[in-house]
Amino acid sequence: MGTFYVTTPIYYVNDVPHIGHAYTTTAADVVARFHRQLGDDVFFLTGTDEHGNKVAQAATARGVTPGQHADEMVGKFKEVARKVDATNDFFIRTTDPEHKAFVQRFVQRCHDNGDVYEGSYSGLYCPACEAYYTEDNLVNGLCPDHGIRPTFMEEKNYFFRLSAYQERLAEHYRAHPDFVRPRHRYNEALSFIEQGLDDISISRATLKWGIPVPWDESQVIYVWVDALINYLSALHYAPGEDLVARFWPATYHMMAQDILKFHGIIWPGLLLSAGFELPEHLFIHGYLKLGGEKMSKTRGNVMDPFPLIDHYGPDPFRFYCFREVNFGQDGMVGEESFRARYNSELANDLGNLLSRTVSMIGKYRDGVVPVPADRTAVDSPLAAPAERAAGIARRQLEDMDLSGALETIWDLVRRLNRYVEEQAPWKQAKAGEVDALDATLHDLAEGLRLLSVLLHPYMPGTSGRIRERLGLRADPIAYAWSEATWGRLPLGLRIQAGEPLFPRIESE
Ligand code: ME8
Repeated sequence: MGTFYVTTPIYYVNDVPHIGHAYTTTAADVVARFHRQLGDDVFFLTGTDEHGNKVAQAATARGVTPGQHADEMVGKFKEVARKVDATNDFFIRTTDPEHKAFVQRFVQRCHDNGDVYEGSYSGLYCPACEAYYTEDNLVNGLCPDHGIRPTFMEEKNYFFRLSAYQERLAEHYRAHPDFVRPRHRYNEALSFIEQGLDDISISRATLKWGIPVPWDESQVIYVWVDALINYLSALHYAPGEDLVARFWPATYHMMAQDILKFHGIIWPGLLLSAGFELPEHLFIHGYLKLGGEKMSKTRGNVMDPFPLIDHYGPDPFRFYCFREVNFGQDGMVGEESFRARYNSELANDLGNLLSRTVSMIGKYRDGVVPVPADRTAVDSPLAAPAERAAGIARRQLEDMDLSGALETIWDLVRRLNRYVEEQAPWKQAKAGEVDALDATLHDLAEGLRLLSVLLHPYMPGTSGRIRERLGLRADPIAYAWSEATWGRLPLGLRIQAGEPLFPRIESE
């Protein structure tokens, strides 16, 4: 048992949330739930990034103030967390007064340590990234992320001596080969550092929508500096006692590759300057793509997962995310493949397994889960595969292989379905093989109980419904990962009637 602090990026409120936001939040939730099952002390943070040019522009376009705009949009982002059934412990807004005060103290520390100086900045600026580019970084003269033409800008700014941290950052990377995962993202970030780091501008003179620089209130702090500090500020003022000592350094910051440089270089540079430990790991997952291109709010090519969630509940979406796209890689998503997976894997594989098991226990044993008389439960042919699956899935989840662990779990679902075919309980019943039938039905119920533990991080609602149908309790202790051990099925369980877990989607 240890502590585990996982974060999502804080999302921009310039536009409505989309599937990419739901994806990272879901991934972080899977990991948070799993670590709670291990008995770890978990803190899971998500929230919104509300300052900066992008948000100010979005507000202007709507004819409202940036503050009004943010207040209206934040509800939609909170709703994403609720809709995907995320168990975040806190939701941070960068407009929270406590965050603002902490950011000011943080940058003041960097300033007092001699890492901030005044200079003038000019360059090609992409308003969508809120970042300056050099000609070399552009693709055909356009922003590589947003496909828009950056404009030339010049202003007097405060600069952070990132260059002074180049060696220490490189050393940290070399000493911590797991600092950024997966490995190719680590290589990318380290090689960027090794190419040489320029100092970065950390304030804006022309923008009003931001946190004032504490020693010069005519400027606001660059939105990325403001935003990154959320991971620390939240620990100070999330309800309850100050959590910094308990949870810092963060175990995992999760995100996609678009913001790797900010998290892998600027954030550790700022932390070193202000005298904080660096996060243990960054996990960079891939992009969900629709029609072959990266989805982004600026491009407007977004797939809306929320009607799917409203219709089918959060679990099919959560399941689909890690089944369809190998976690850590880019992958295509779409409603058609969602429906195909739903029918073949959720309705057929898992849904049928439960409904067959429950209906046979109803039919052959009056609704009471039998206890095999002629052998101890441990002798079941399913015991070894089930415990093996639990062990492998645990290692995969600890290693952030969210798709690998789900595949391992699904192997067990398929194994249980094969067991039904092999044992053919209907034949056992017909032939009057009382002990054999008891063993079969008991094993299926026990297999499903064990699955309810393994599936909990991915499909918490489904996992609860499986337990309900089997007459099992559904409290946190029952979901402890240590319960994924064969032979713990309580005696005398009475199954409950219920609707199918996943009614098939009929083609339109
Ligand atoms: O960058 N596939 O906010 P943002 C997968 N405010 N994940 C995606 C995705 C996609 N197509 N699109 C977005 C910001 N994401 C800053 C972050 S943190 C201190 C500040 C997810 O609203 C992914 O996690 O643009 C990506 O890194 C993040 O949303 C960007 O969210």
